[in-house]
Amino acid sequence: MPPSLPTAPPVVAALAGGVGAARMLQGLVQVVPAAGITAIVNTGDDTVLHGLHISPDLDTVLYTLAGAVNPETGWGLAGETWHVMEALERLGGATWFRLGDRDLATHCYRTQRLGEGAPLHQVTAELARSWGVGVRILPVTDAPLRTRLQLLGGPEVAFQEYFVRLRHEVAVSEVRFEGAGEATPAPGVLAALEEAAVVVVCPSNPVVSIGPLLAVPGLADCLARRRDDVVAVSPIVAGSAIKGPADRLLSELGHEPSVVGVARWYARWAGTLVIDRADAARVAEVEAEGVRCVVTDTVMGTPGRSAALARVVVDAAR
Ligand code: FO1
Repeated sequence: MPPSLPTAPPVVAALAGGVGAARMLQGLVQVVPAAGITAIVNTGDDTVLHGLHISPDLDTVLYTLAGAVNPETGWGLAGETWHVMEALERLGGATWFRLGDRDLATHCYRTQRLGEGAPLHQVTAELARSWGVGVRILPVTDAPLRTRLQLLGGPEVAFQEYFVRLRHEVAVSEVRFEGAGEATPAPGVLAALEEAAVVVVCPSNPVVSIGPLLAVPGLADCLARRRDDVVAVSPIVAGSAIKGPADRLLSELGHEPSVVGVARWYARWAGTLVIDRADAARVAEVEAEGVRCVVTDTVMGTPGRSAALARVVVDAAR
């Protein structure tokens, strides 16, 4: 038999939120050349504090791929110091959203460049280059996009108010994505989704991380056209979120907080759902939603586990 020809590495586009997505991307770069990966990142969590434009999910992806993320929190920089927060505390300033001294440089740079008129995708590329990150990191849109949550029997709040200030310990009755209707995908987003051999939906919160991406006009339809090549990883394992409030948000909004609920939520545009071995008994129910189901270990406790999951995800689409 003649030796088989090497196949070209697949080009991957990944829909990404924060920590779970960053770990998935950390796995993908171990199995696919970084230059073949585009991360399309949620900006619905973005906020302005102390006059600075903060893009938490973009930074979490960036710092993780740069090998610089704080391993304990999964966000912010490793080995941070907190002198600015301490000084701000003495002044009685807002310190509920913790910004480390070195992390602040990122927000200063981003704010300055946006003020000069540079679009967010360009500023993000500049930051990625400065950190030597080879993955193309794209904000889903350059336009303002803000996730807002209506609290049950209370006011509507911005995402970081809900997530950090209120520690997501409050019930939510509705979620909306302010600015989504008028937003257009950032340059390169639709082309990346159209050209990728595999579109990976990272194990991010379906409601507040993947939700804002799909709310940008054109994204969901583009995914639906690529449905057979879209592989999603469930962020729900055995009925609970690996991190954060995804399970509670799903159930508060009337959806089943399980792999079946995720399959139902994603079925229109995802052909395959990767679920954890803990949910192996639910394969038939997932497939009854019209979604092919692959079972593996999905909890990414180490870079090695991330790589193993990435291998399964990339192969699932082939
Ligand atoms: N998460 C927290 O729980 N507390 C914080 O004080 C906090 C600060 C912070 C600063 C910069 C940054 O990039 C992320 C930060 N996060 C913090 C994480 C962030 O709220 C979430 O990871 C995402 O928005 C959800 O994906």
